[in-house]
Amino acid sequence: MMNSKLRSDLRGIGSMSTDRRQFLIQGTAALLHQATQTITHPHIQPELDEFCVPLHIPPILDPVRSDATTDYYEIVQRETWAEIIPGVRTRVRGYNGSVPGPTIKARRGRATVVIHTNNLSVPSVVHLHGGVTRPEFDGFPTDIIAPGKTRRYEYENTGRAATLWYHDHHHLHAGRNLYLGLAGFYLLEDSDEINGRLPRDKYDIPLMLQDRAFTPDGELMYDHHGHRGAESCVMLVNGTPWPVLDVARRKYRFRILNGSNATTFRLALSTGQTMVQIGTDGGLLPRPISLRTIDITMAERVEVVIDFSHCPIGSRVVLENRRARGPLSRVMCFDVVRSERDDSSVPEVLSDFEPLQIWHATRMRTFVFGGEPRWGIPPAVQWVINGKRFDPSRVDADPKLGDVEVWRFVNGSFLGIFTMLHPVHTHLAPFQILRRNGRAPLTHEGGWKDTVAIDRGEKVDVIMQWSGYRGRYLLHCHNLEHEDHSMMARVEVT
Ligand SMILES: [Cu+2]
Repeated sequence: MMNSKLRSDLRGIGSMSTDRRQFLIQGTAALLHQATQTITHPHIQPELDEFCVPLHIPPILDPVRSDATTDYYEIVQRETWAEIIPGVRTRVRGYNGSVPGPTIKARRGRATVVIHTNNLSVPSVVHLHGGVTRPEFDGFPTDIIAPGKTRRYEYENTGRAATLWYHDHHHLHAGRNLYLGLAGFYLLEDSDEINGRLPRDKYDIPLMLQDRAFTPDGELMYDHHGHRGAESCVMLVNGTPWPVLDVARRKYRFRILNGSNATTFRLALSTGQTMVQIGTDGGLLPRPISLRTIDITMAERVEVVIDFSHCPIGSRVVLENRRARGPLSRVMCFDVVRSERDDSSVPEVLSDFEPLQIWHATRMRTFVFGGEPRWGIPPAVQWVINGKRFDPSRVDADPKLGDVEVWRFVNGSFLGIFTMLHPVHTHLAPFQILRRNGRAPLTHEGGWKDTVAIDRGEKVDVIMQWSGYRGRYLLHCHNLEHEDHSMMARVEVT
């Protein structure tokens, strides 16, 4: 049923030509339909049994050379064929041809230089998500690497030890580029003793969660669903469909990244046992938290310790997604296959944490993340911040270097419709969540964050300090299709 605000909006187009009017009315009806329907998946579901492919763990990239201060890496971005579904060849865009890209391990206080060569047929941009990075190396969406060209990215690694990731950020095209494979882990570590007591080495495993769709001939099928978001129906973890991991009866640390374009997960274990959350976007939490379910939206990271010591040998624990029915309701499984000695532990205090104080804030800014109709065939949604599309030449926020600010993120709507969850991400400055809808943040949202879910009707206040560097950065939605069209704002640290 059409609401009265929409009816009055449609009356406002009475002076247009009949064809134009008819087109707009039809377009609005289509948009209304689109905004209220569940996304359907016209593509194939590959014939594949769940939990029969071993989990792929991306290899650690070796530096090409190292000196007293810096490790140097080289990555070639190229199109290649990958066997994601067993027996099926799929064309991907990969860092060094791998999907996900190789993992870079960096050490706090020691610099990293990554030289990217673009051997793709399209321009690309590299952003280190969660990094405290100089503006010229931060991957502003218009700072492209043209096909055939090379660009050098320097990272000083001064931020907290954490699970970071590098991915494409090319303006208007990041959604497709990530969907086709341009993402990899970047693990920033320090020599903190506490880190050493947690499960480590082969018991410390990154998991990149992504959903994908395939055409009948095995191609990745990128569909932005009218810019609502590329949700799909095949679950990949580290590029493996519904994988299985053989585990010992002991504790494991999993660094979970939601690398999907537009899908939020609510993670739980089929056995009902708790996961101990130890980390978030910005590294270790102050203290561990035991949780039965953990929500993780696009680009967020959650680090958990799962203890399989109480599971009998031969048992299976499924990592489930309680936000989905059907194929995406299962993520992967752990098969308990052997006993092993375990001298790891989860300390009661994980890291030093100093809350930023609200009375130190020099300014409060409000950003409304909303949607508007975008007329075209087919009609789509235009995603905007404070009513504006992204313009790389316009400064939308100008915090001063060193200043503490409070930012309010509001989920807005157009005519009461076009509202979706927006994962809001700030470049350069991590933040602490002060309030969610006037109340304390959710249990798993403590510590340092760089991405926060703002669901329909929600309002979240965060506090951050703009330390590091002056220059051009970004605030944006990390639903990649919203980011591309055009829910980004330029932040200029002055
Ligand atoms: Cu969004």
